[in-house]
Amino acid sequence: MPADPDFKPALIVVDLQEDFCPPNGALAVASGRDVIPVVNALLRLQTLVTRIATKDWHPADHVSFASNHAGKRPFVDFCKVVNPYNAEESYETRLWPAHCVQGTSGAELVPELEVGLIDKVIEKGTDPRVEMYSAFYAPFTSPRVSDSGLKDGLREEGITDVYVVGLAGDYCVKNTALDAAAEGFRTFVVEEGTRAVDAVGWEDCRREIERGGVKVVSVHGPEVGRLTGGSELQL
Ligand code: VGL
Ligand code: ZN
Repeated sequence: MPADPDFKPALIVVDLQEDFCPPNGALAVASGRDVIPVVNALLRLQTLVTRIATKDWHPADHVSFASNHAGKRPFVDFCKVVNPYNAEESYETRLWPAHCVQGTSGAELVPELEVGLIDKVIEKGTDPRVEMYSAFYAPFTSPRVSDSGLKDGLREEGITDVYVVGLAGDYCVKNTALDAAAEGFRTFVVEEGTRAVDAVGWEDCRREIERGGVKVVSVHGPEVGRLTGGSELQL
């Protein structure tokens, strides 16, 4: 079958790391490990042009750790993050337990992941001064901060469609997918391939993702069917 020039899909596997998974993760997402078979099944699909994994990869003094702010509690407190190159641009961000510290076991990709299928690993959140949920860049615009090069890489490969899976659905998956859509890629979040930190908020989050031009799809739907050639995904 000749390749369809209008369909050059990429898969982005977001932050499938020990710290986001039970039983030992510092910021474990409930049932986070359950997505691994779905992710591996997607990684095996031959229609994919490129397979990218991201790692949350923080220095120990990262701004998002509650422990780096006197008197602040993880999950409930927020802090102000300022664009290091423009004091006028800032926003409030949620604080977390220390997680995915560079070089620690918690920052490793989960061993069940078929890493041999991954073409490229992107490390993000490396600047201690800024939070970066998206695999593309931090949420500052004037100027842009911490561009990972992902957008340019996808463009150079002629990617048309971006499928996003991994953890967490309401943070890094959401922001990666929203940026992919904003960059002009047809973008899908595969729902069985993600789990949210705030599971009860997922329906609202899903609607917010869709308002940003991303389609949240099932492994049984036609969008994943386009990757498999119409058959069911082989788990
Ligand atoms: C994430 C919270 C903090 C994520 C990363 O990968 O979704 N969430 N850092
Ligand atoms: Zn993080």
